[in-house]
Amino acid sequence: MSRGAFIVIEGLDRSGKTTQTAALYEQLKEVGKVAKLLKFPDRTTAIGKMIDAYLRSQSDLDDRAIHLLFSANRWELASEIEKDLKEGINILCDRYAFSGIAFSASKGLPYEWCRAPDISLPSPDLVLFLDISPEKAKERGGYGEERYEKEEMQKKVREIFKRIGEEMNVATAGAKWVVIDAGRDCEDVAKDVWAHAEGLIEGTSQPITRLWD
Ligand code: Z5A
Repeated sequence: MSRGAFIVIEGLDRSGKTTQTAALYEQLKEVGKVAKLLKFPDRTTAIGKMIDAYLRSQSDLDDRAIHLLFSANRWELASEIEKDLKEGINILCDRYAFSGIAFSASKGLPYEWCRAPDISLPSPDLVLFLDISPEKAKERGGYGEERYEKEEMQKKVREIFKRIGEEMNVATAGAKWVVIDAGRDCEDVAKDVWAHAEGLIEGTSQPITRLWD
């Protein structure tokens, strides 16, 4: 039985995750594939609204408390993701558990502690990591409006993402984490995204696995 593919686009702020996830969604539609777009944090849920207020600095929370809320925000949708995949729907997701670890560990929380609440979430079949230097990201529109959009923080986040990617590919047969140079034109980045995603969109017969289980 074939199921949908679960593709996550991760990256630094302003690396073009939203742009590329939307472009991939349109390309899938053009070739007649069913897909659903997700974005974390999902700011529409009750938990998402608390996260939104925190990111806009309208509320303050303990670092551990906000970390657990980000994770709970993913668990809210976990069973729906699994159901959709089983029904043959491809899931395209803008940020996932990897952002959770990278941002909270950058604030000084222990790496393993940060990973723990997301263990057993549905695992993506592919993570496309959009890599961009913090200096280049800063030149793009809107940078600097939210809580974590500071160059020093982004440098730490980039290092931790690197560690996560290396560990994912050691633990998984076949590269699951692919780094894409996101400092180029949108069209060039989109071509790379498509080249990696294309092989998965016919569906896969692999069972759904769980993150870090
Ligand atoms: N966070 C966390 O701490 N823990 C968690 O578990 C999760 C998240 C899930 C909000 O995330 C914050 O939450 C985020 C991590 C933290 N930290 N911060 N800050 P978000 O995803 O809601 O917000 P964001 O990271 O700031 O993403 P974004 O604003 O959506 O950026 P993006 O999706 O990477 O980029 P974009 O919107 O596609 O493009 C940004 C601009 O660049 C826009 O003007 C585009 O037209 C332009 N752009 C895009 N691509 C290009 C290229 N190739 N060339 C030139 N210009 C481009």
